[in-house]
Amino acid sequence: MTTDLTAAAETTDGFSLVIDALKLNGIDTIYGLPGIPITDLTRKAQAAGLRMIMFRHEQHAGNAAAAAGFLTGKPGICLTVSAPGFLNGLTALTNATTNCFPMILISGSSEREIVDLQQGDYEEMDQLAIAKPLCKAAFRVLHAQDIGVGIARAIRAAVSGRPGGVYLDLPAKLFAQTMDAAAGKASLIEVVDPAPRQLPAADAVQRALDLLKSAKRPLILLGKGAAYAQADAAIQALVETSGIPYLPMSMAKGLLPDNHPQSAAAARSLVLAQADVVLLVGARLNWLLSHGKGKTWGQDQGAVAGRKFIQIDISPTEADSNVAIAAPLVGDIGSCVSALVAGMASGWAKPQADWIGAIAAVKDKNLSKMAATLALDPPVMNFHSALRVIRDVVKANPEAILVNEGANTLDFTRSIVDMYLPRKRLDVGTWGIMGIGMGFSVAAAVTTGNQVLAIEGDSAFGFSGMEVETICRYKLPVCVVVFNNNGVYKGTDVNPLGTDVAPTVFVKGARYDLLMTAFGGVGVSASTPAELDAAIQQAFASRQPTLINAVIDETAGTESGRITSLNPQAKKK
Ligand code: ADP
Ligand code: TPW
Repeated sequence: MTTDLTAAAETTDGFSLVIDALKLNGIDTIYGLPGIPITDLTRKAQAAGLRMIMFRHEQHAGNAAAAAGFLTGKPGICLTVSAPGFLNGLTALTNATTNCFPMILISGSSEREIVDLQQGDYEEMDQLAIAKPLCKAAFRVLHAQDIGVGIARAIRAAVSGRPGGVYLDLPAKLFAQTMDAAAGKASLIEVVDPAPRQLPAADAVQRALDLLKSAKRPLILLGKGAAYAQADAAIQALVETSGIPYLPMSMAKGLLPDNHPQSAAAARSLVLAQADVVLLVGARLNWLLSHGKGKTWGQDQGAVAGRKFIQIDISPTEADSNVAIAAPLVGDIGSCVSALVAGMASGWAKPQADWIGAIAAVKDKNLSKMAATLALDPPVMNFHSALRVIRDVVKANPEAILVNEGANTLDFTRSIVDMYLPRKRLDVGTWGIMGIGMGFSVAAAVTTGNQVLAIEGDSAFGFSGMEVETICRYKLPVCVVVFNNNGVYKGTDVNPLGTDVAPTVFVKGARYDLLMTAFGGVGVSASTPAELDAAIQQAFASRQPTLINAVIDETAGTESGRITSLNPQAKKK
């Protein structure tokens, strides 16, 4: 055999450039669903060593990418086909943006020439135009030599400043485009410092410290931005050096252990109503905090007219979005919090005993009330007796990641189950969206390797239930517990006409556990706390995909859980 010395220079193509650009930037996993025009991309990416986690519906792949972004600080990647696949992924992209989670939705798309003339291509849609208003940034790459720039821009947009969702449109033709391999390699960009630290200005730090020093009843509010920032030691130093009581928002639970003596979670109503200076750390004053005003904040008690807020946030436009922020501190949480702690070294007095004492008294009262409720063993298992089991399991397995959705299932789990380590709780977030359950569970297991425990309302589970096949396929250590009360909120509504069942009611006595056994996982039906405990212990010991159908009292549960106040109909009842 002779060697052809005149052979053409080596070439590369769009497929390889996309894969190489992602790998160059430390991306090791893609969540998605194959089909035209990205099937070959999924195969080639897998062959190139990327972990390909393929779902049964794009929304769950998108949710997985978002959760991966939150847990790792790197953008989670979701890959979908055009139009319908893209639209299925879009809810997750928008939800990620709302929650400030970094992710990139990469969708294949039809040919520009045909889309722009609306000539009816296969899955034709102007995806870029649709995505643009629904995410942080959106880009399209038309030429192979621009793939490096496109992916670099998407990564920077997703993780710099306030993190969020980015859309990257890759038309079908791009993948087959070829170019000289060396030129292709040179066109790729390894993004340097994608989420640069942003130091707060010295005068802004001083303003915040002065205000905090003047407080008689100070409070620190930790949000999921604080969890995302991975500044755990600095946050612990802030809380413990200052001696200020703190309140964790749902996904900030565990940033400090929930049984920390300074946690004011069990005295939430008291501290929100009475604090005179509130330091927000990566938390927005949105509906979850009653917009910083009204009864929750004690405005009916008149005692807090002079309340002042300090807000640490990376977004310079967040301050004043609901109420006046007296001391905005713009920068990354690690830098801002460290600057405050450093400022405390030159003289700091911990909060006065009467404030700490008042909180401790309310905490003690509420905690013993809850302990008494949790100790009850009603004849039919209910939220409380089931959650007593979950609380103890999480205490014994603090590394486990808890995924949580539903209405009552969400609210009770959040208040009853203590978390002990940062970023171990994932839930419905800013929108209160149902359907994150299985996608978040898959990402939690894939990115950490830890055991996952998903506590799901039966309605909530239904949104992503088919992904138990994905969990079985990848043999992930996910234990799903469905709190089965036969319906949305509860299972006892009656249609007065006696025709169809009421809108909130499901098939009674459904066996969700059989869904898991259909795919080779373990399914257990549990109707007592002891059965529930045994099934979870078994799941944790074996790390097998497991679904426990936890049969609970169908009369348990209130409409809309704890947000009945937002539901005018239920309020009237
Ligand atoms: P929660 O729902 O827990 O109250 P939010 O999602 O409302 O939390 O708020 C998170 C906030 O954290 C957002 O305003 C976001 O801009 C901010 N944030 C996210 N990451 C960082 C960071 N690294 N540094 C500073 N602020 C951040
Ligand atoms: C995408 C509205 C909020 S909570 C909920 C729905 C349908 C389910 C509550 O029932 P579940 O829990 O899960 O059985 P529980 O513990 O009360 O019995 N569609 C979307 N998001 C939301 N939030 C809804 C609908 C909703």
